[in-house]
Amino acid sequence: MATKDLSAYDMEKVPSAENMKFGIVVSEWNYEVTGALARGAVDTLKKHGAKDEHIVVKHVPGSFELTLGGQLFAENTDVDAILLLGCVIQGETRHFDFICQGVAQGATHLNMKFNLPVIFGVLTTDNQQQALDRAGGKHGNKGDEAAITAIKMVALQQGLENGE
Ligand code: DLZ
Repeated sequence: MATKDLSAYDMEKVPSAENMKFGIVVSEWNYEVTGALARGAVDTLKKHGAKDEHIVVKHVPGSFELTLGGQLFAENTDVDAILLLGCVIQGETRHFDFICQGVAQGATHLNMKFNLPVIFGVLTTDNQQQALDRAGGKHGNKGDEAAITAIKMVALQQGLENGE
């Protein structure tokens, strides 16, 4: 599978998600984009065997809040992986930089703190068209890719923890 664009992935190389549990945190900012990311992620998890009742989706106001949303999943549920889905579009101020930096560092921190795959599914684009192109448009759907990454990381973790 090319890691450049997971949207055209080889399904046979993706482990089964049949016994995996997922929490998805979706930012409401730029919801036309993030809603499409979430639909892609859910569809992809299900396509690989995840059960409906093992996929929980929660919303937060903006991408900056994704980290806390992820932490709440980690602390209060038994999910195997958490997907953080957002879309930050460059504006006229430096807000973009602070939000992107905050959520990227937040996601990294959660991975380490909880020893749990926390997937960074945040689009950081110059404009809305670039975001739409990556949320089911000409560059695929990064929500699908976040789902595949989550499945692979859970399989890696379970395999290593079981001595495989
Ligand atoms: C304030 C803000 C701005 C300007 N832009 C975005 C954006 O493009 N994408 C996004 O997800 N959120 C944005 N926000 C909201 C922040 O993420 C956050 O919700 C607020 O700063 C409150 O903490």
